[in-house]
Amino acid sequence: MIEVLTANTPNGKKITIMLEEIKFKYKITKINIQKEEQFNPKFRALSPFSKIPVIIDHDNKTSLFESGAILMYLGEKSGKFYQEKNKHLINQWLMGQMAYIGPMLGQHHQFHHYNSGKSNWGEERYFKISKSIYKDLDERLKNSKFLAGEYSIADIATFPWIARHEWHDIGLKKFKNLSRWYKEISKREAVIKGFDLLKRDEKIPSI
Ligand SMILES: N[C@@H](CCC(=O)N[C@@H](CS)C(=O)NCC(=O)O)C(=O)O
Repeated sequence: MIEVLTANTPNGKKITIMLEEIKFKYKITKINIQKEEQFNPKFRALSPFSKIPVIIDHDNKTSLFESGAILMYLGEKSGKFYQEKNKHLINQWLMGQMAYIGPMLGQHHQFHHYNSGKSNWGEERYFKISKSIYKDLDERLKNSKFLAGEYSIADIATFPWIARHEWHDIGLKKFKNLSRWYKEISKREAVIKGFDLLKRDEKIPSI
């Protein structure tokens, strides 16, 4: 059984979506990051940067932090959405999400959604980068059904970030291929269930 120590954020949702996709038994342990529970020594012993998500695999007493590493682990353990023959291509898009898409859209959330008007420089900078991320993904998805060909952990990692599109104010529907990808993933039963991490009937934002 997999225990997920998590919060209801894009990085948290990646893991519950994956667990629903691979149909593993799991339980959620909520970490209230607003109440700074991520800094509790017991949690920090599992997550040295004090970040969610973390998993504990109770079958073999393994724990892991970093959502990308967790997705790779679950992909290997289940044999799903991380196809051996396609691994390098998947890794490329997964790393792009981890190192670029997530951190940059995360800054856009901070400067534009939560703190608009506090720093014009910051707001403009991350708005511009976020728009170019939409454009780059749209271009990729013009030639490929999913980011790494077949549906994979790279899409699972990227989807919850694009699902914050209403915060981004970029206009997802202007990006035809990215919209097609978003709509297709939004319809997956496992994605609908895993996105609703707190099981409060949270709906995936439509376009
Ligand atoms: N690269 C990490 C990022 C994790 C991360 O930034 N988690 C945020 C929530 S989405 C967090 O735990 N924030 C609490 C804090 O920064 O104090 C991953 O993908 O797992």
